[in-house]
Amino acid sequence: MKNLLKGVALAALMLAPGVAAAEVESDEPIVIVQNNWTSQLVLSYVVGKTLEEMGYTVEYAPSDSQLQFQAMADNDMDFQVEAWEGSMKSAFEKAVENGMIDAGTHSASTREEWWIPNYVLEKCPGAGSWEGLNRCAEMFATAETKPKGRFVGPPADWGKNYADRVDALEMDFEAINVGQAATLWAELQSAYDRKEPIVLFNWTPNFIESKFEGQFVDFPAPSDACNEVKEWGPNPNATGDCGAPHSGWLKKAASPRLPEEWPGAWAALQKIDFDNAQIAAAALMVDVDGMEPEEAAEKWMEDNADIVKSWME
Ligand code: TMO
Repeated sequence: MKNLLKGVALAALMLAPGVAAAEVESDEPIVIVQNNWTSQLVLSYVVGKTLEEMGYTVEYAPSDSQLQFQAMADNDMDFQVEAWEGSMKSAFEKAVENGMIDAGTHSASTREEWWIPNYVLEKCPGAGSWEGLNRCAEMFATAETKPKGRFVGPPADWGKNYADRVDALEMDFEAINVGQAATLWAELQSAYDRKEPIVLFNWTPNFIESKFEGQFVDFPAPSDACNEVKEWGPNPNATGDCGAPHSGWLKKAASPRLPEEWPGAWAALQKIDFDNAQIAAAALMVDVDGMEPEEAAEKWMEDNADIVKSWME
């Protein structure tokens, strides 16, 4: 009944006079990119449903988080709502040189990094930094990695090669990548329930902060020099001996054809600006509450109806 009422409320919003603009510049579908982590899936539906309410035709296309940017530069896809500095900066900036549009920066501040539950600090008090963590590496060993510790790494297409960082910092860890995000959380939950040492890839904003107590592991702060100059950083013989930014940007990206073919949609998309809480809420509805991403998008739009309306004006 509650859901039915929400559906009615949403339908009313969609039919509200002055909101539904039937006349749009083109009925060609605007292709919205979808990636394989939860907040992006939910928020890309929020974007798509907003454009549909404005009268546009929308299509969703799944894409690799690195290759998507060149695809947008080539007008094969049109809009990405979540481009993360920590994992996508180089691919993003390269695509901008090739014509992709930087469609603006969200208010949200982001971080993508190795992460430990707080109980790990009881057995390894230094684990909040990479050097202290490394001294306890063996504690994180599994049958597969021993005597090295296991770092539970992200799916390969998220663009970070942590094996390279482990090499550059000469750490006693092995990066074992999961195939999908859900496996990261399953590994975390099972270690957490038994208070077993684990270090895994995580990011913020995410649902994790409302369900698990933990912290990111500090690595040497990133800089262009880290990736270009061997002498820079703790290892004078390697590049890549640094971590990801502590407060990274989160950007939107668009195809060059988007402003030209759908100027009304472009005006709306430029206004979209998410903060940390709004992104975490999108992930939580799926990863904690068990909703489908599309259903979560509808709920998100109800919860933030004024904001959605302001994009369309
Ligand atoms: C791109 N991600 C938020 C999964 O690190």
